[in-house]
Amino acid sequence: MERSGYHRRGGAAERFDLAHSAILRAGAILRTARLEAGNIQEKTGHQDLVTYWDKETERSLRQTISEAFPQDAIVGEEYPAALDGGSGVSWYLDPIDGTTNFVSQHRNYAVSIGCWRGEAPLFGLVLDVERQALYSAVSGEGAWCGGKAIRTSSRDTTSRLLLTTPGVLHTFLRPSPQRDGLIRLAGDVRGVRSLGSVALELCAVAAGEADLFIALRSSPWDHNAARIILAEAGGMASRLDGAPLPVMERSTVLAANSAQVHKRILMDYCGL
Ligand code: 2AM
Ligand code: CA
Repeated sequence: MERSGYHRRGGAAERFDLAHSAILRAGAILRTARLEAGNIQEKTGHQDLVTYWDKETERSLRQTISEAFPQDAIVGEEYPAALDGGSGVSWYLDPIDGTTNFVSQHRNYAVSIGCWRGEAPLFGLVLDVERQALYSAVSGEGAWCGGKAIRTSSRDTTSRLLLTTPGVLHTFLRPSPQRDGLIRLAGDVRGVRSLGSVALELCAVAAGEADLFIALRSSPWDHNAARIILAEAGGMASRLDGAPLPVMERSTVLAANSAQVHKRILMDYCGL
């Protein structure tokens, strides 16, 4: 009986189960990972790192997914995309989100797995590896951290909001159409924090530990899992210019604890 339910949902439940065990396995390996200097390389520059463990974790996740679902597309940070073989389902993988934290702190990094059918979200999983906190959401079924349902905060007044942003330099200092407004926002909110992981910061908003999130550059593998968790927890996300957050392209991101706060921040600080 349950199996037929699985099939009616087009295999989403099987994919969720596969992703759930794969992410826990990846986390267990990363917790024991030790870095040697030769394992760390610069990608586009000294602020953009990749390690042996980013590549090995993504390789292993890709293998697990493509063996079980060979017709699915796989978009990950470290390897060229595997194209859709006809299923219409795409996976977005970030093997380590927060690689700089992984290298310098060995904490505050995540494995992120998002699964979409075209533009429709199926589920998202984000594992805070060292806290062993697994954030998850299946579309329409709420958001969870471990065994507990999570919700965004109900804070509304701007002076009570906590803003988190992974790239302080890009958000407040690099030229952008919204820069003056964002600097004003930084002065109006209760505080600004930076953890250095898009996925974990979006999950912090989902869990009510922060209220706003801003990124001037975020890639599909950075946010496509966590944005499902945020939406299921009651939050709202878009591009900084108010346009819908794309699924397939790099984008700016404004996320908030509610649609109401999201709209107000767009109008008062982002020039909408
Ligand atoms: P990463 O750790 O997977 O590289 C902090 O810099 C956050 O921004 C992290 O989530 C990081 O992801 C992401 N990030 C780093 N460089 C980026 C880039 N060039 N474009 C988009 N996101 C980036
Ligand atoms: Ca990464």
